[in-house]
Amino acid sequence: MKKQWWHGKVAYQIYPKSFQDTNGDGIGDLRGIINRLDYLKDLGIDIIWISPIYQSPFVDQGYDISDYYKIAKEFGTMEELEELLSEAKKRGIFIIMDLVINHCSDQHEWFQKALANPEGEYGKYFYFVKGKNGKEPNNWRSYFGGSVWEPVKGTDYYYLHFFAKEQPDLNWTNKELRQKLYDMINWWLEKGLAGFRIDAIMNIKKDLDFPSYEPDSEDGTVHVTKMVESVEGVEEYLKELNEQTFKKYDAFTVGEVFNMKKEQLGTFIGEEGVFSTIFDFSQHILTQEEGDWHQERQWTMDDWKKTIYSAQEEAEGIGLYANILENHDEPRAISRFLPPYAQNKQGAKAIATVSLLLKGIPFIYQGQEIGMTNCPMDSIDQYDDISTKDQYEEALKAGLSEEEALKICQRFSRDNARTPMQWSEEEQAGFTTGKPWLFINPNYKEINVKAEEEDVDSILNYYKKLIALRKSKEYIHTFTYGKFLPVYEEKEGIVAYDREDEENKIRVLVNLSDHVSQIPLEAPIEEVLLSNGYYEEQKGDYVELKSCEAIVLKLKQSVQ
Ligand code: TEU
Ligand code: CA
Repeated sequence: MKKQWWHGKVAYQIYPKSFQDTNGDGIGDLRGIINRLDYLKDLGIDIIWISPIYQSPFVDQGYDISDYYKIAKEFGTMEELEELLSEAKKRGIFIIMDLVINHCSDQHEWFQKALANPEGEYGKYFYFVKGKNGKEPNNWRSYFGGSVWEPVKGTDYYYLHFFAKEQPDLNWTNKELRQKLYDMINWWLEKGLAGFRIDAIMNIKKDLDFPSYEPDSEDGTVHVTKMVESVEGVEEYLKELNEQTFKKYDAFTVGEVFNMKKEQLGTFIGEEGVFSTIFDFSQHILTQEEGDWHQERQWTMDDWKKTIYSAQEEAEGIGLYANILENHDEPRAISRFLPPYAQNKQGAKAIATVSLLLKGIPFIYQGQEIGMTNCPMDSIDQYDDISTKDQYEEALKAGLSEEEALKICQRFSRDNARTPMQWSEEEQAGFTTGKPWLFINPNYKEINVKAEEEDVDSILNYYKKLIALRKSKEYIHTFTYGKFLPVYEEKEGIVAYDREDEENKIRVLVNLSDHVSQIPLEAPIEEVLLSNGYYEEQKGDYVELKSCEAIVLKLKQSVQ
């Protein structure tokens, strides 16, 4: 594998609205991020991805951008962003921003002009299509529910939006529009950004025949991902995007890629790939049907582990995945992936061990490192997220009772991950001195940064050790480039793998079953590198792991 500057790094996602407020308006801000850089440095973070901070009406929490060149006033100023970049640089931290270029906000100047004259120059920046017999052009259903088509008053046109109606899709067939986006991206890279996380990018390619498909819902609509999966050729746009922007700056890019055909992986993350890496969402897809929260998926711990193994094997010899347990769209990992007996401190450390030592670039989502959990609310009105409200309605339409629909939201709501960061046991969890924009998880008195910094056994201190191990001089090469080899695949509840290169053979052993397990070793232990238990040296030819125990061993390499 050709070496790249971002290999071997550990990344952290900040959801700025919920990270740290400094002016008491209840909304996290850039100053808050600057103030917490030392915290992140101490954790061992090299790259920070900040969810959108551009000017926005916040219909979809900043994923609806009304000016790509401005910082949202809620978050601060351009000067503060520049200060953040230079303070990060002093600490050897790279900053990447979110790049939302499948759509913009309906308040963006381009769209305002387009609406005023759909047949004019700016109309071509979007998709304005005439209806059929007074109805929408086709039966596609948007990610946030309802048709992807919104009628334009006083005309027979509809405009296309894959997400909310306030997020009109940009027309990538238009060269002029593409050029404007490239100029904007390069302007940011010139400022000193290290790269981008690229939002919803598979959606930029549309089937311009706009065909209706076989409905997958009783209302006659079909989820728009049906089109995304059917249409060919998105990589042509992505290649041009890369050539015109990222490549020139040797930027680090991570694509939010769903619905990719497996055989395309090389095109995405290979040596000449269009992105540095893409997220591995396979665990999330296993446990939740996209766009249909109420359709329960049955899965076991062993399905989960096999999903991780296959993703690792897919990428071998091609490139590196970005490995995540959580992000701002997904429930908290402890609540989501762990069975009830493992939803505790030990379990949190155990899945962290599984995730952070995989081959790839680990991404930690804010709060994951202290073991934040889901935050169920008792009424749908308490939720803020647009997708949660839609999924609630969808569930009711599918015949679920209000109580059942609420239960689904409590499990899967995106707000589970968006509650404010829990910094301390002080009022409002040390997040704000004002009224927080979203409810704070009442468990902040126990789960918070300050308490965990003071407790040597905390989840936070374990994350520090894990990251330090991964990046240590002795093992960074093995964890970055070493092979991933699953072991004890058939042993129920045991998630285990080797990371191996010429120098080292490291075995990661995690017991996610509810009982003690004895695991035979074919080579003697040279060193115990990390353990979340009270591991007493066992000189025999096996290790014994209690439920939720994790251990990382260096095994003696056999001399041939
Ligand atoms: O998400 C893209 C995406 O595919 C979503 O449908 C995701 O599956 C959804 O959040 C599940 O409810 C990205 C962003 O991460 C998300 O926050 C934005 O809302 C979305 O794009 C639109 O920009
Ligand atoms: Ca603020």
